[in-house]
Amino acid sequence: MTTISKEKHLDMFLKMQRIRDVDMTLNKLVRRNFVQGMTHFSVGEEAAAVGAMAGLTYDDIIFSTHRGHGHCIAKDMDLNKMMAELAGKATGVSKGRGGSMHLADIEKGNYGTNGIVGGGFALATGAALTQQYTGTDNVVIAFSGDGATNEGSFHESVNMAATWKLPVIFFITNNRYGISMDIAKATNTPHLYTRAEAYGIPGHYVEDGNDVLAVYEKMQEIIEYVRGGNGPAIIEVQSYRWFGHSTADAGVYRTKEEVDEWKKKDPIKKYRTYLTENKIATDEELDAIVAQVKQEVQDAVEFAQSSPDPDLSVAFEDVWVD
Ligand SMILES: Cc1ncc(C[n+]2csc(CCOP(=O)(O)OP(=O)(O)O)c2C)c(N)n1
Ligand SMILES: [Mg+2]
Repeated sequence: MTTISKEKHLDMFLKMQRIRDVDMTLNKLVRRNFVQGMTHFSVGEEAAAVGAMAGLTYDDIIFSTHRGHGHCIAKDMDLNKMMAELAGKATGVSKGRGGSMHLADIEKGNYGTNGIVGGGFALATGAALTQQYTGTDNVVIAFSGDGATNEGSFHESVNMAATWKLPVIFFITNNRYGISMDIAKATNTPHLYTRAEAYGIPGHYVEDGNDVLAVYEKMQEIIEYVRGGNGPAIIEVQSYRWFGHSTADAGVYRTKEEVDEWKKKDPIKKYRTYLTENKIATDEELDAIVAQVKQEVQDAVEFAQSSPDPDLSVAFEDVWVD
């Protein structure tokens, strides 16, 4: 087991709490038309995002999904600029032109959330080819849900990455549903990581994707392998989204009992128990982090609300790089 410093533990706890607080806050603000356009929350999946990225540097690159607020926060996106983007303001990370599914921060290696399901696989494979071609030892992560792995782009990208031994990790957060479609009704294999075998690459599984340390440990192993020039890998982690697919979801495809069962497996509570029981942190220290995050999120909302709308003249900026 890797030794994790107290500082790192607290940072991981803070990021999980930040993801939770941002999406819980947005869930309330959506009803007040704060969010421009559609948005998807990842409450319940915090451990997957933070565990996946705790071992990366800013030179390592990620491609996120439509459910990407957590990925952005785990990759240290500035909270004010993120909130401003969600509100469609000029001070946003994408100058207010993108919203929830166009959050990017290239300097920190975040190549963006993406409204096209399966849209990130090929982009990540291309970015990994750049790393190989230019001789860096950076790794690239292509995040996806379970449903997205039935897109042709997944199979084409994994095949190419495997054949060319590209430094890309296909990270699947299996929350059991693609909108209302149960993965078991859409896929003839119980586990998605086993698809790795068909491409001759390693496939890994974390059964408790709500255990941030289990995800982090597994990713440490995978990152080392991929950074070492051995080619790509697939990892599937099991988790669950507490809220509906998006802000428009009646939730008729799953029972309240199922949702309640998963709420009992709260990744933040689990981590808090670990930290206090192992005397890594006290309840007071963790409460202080929760309070700090609450303040940060409130400040970010106020920053967004008091920011100006973008000028129409910026609509066609940054669409072409010569
Ligand atoms: C190419 C494409 N097809 C369909 C959609 C509509 N859509 C948005 S999210 C989604 C389900 C994705 O499921 P999954 O990959 O499991 O991710 P999750 O929402 O569970 O995080 C679909 C079908 C889309 N955005 N893009
Ligand atoms: Mg899913």
